[in-house]
Amino acid sequence: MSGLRIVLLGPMGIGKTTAIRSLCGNVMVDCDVPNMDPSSSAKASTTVGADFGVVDLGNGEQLHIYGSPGQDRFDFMRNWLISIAIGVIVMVDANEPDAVDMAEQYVRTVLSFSEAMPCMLLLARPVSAEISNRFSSLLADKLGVAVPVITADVREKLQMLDALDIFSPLMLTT
Ligand SMILES: Nc1nc2c(ncn2[C@@H]2O[C@H](COP(=O)(O)OP(=O)(O)OP(=O)(O)O)[C@@H](O)[C@H]2O)c(=O)[nH]1
Ligand SMILES: [Mg+2]
Repeated sequence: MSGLRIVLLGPMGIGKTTAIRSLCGNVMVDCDVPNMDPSSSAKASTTVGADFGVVDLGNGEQLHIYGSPGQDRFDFMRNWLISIAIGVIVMVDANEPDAVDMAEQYVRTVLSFSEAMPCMLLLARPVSAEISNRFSSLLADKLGVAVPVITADVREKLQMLDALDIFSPLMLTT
């Protein structure tokens, strides 16, 4: 069975580890340790290293999902993960004032590795249609290309499977 490597990118606390846990349950490797930087995020634990889980797509393909560490001091790990990926899902909270800038920066980092890298935005917190539409059009304006934008609750397995259903064809056609 081949494994398609995808990477979840996003700021600390957005839900990368939670998303992989929802998809893979206990069959995942998580690298969480107590959070020593409560000023960046109040949560109890944070990822040091890369989370990893496998999702069987049921067609002979497996997705290998890596969650990057959100803390900036692990830039090098993020870059390494992107370099081995065939697709990247960028996760942000579109309600945050800097969401568009942050998403732009992540997408530009991804495209700097390969302009053809399949990339999708996942809005990981509840968001109004107005904010979501505004986010999508501002981001497309800044990037000069439209990137698919979806919304999902990372805590819900079915919503995460739907997200992968949308993303997988984007990867398999490139
Ligand atoms: N209230 C609320 N909480 C959410 C929602 N989505 C995710 N969460 C919570 O947000 C937290 C996300 O934490 P993690 O999954 O550890 O985040 P991470 O992206 O892996 O963070 P780092 O590894 O530190 O970069 C979890 O406690 C989730 O339960 C949501 O829609 N609403
Ligand atoms: Mg994490």
